[in-house]
Amino acid sequence: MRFASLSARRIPDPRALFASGAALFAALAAGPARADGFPRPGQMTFEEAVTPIAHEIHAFHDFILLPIIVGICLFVLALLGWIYFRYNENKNPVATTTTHNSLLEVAWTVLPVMILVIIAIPSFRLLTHQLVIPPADITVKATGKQWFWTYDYPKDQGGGFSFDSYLIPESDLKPGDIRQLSVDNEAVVPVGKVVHMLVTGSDVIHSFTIPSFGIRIDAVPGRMNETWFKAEREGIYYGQCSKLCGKDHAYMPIAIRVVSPEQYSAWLASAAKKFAANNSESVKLANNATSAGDIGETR
Ligand SMILES: [Cu+2]
Repeated sequence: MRFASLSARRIPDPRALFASGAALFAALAAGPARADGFPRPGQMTFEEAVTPIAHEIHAFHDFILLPIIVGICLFVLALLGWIYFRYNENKNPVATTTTHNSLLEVAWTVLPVMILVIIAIPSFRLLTHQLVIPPADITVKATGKQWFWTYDYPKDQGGGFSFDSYLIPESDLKPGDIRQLSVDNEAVVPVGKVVHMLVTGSDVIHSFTIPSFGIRIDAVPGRMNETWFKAEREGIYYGQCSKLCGKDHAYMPIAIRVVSPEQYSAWLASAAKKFAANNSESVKLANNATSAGDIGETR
């Protein structure tokens, strides 16, 4: 009897199953909300794209997934079905002894090569767009540390300060904050401007990643990596360190607040005062500085 009652309890209630299925369907139909960049519970597919690179990544993904992967899967499935129904033992009792067919062999070599070339063209184009940084409007340096991020704003662009950005612990979250993603000091950038991100690490390798911007770049100690983004919409966009970097790897989120150019200027002025104690003379960057040698470590 005891076993019977235990197993009875494991049978899911069909009404609960239907309700959760309906909730999932509603969430999928609604899609990601047009708010800031962070993952929603039950979300499928990517976070919303808000930079030209992120749009291009999504388009490249859709191009590979729909015509190419789905097409190949359906083609192989059709071949399997054809063989299964046409050449089974009942319908084709005497198997052919054919072993070579030059036309077929050339075709199944050349066609996959052509498919790879078709994939390579947009792939290399996307890589070029990611790696060739357009003329930058502002430069921001992010330094990965165990386990937080430090942002530097160069003096010749109205900055000349740096600050640390820490996760807000769960016990201190306020309404509107996002668990595991909200930070005490967000990095702020203007909307519609090309932001040149310099990324480095100060202890171990971290990785600076913001899905909505389509950027991910390693933060390597002793090396200055660079990437760029141009946010198309205001909001707060979140990411997480994406390199296993130690015990608090999961607790060093990245939060970028995208604001209007006027708000950005106001923030620069207030942040310069607020973080004056962190003021560092070594943070001097030319607008389009690409040489790691120009940028001193700030601590
Ligand atoms: Cu990390």
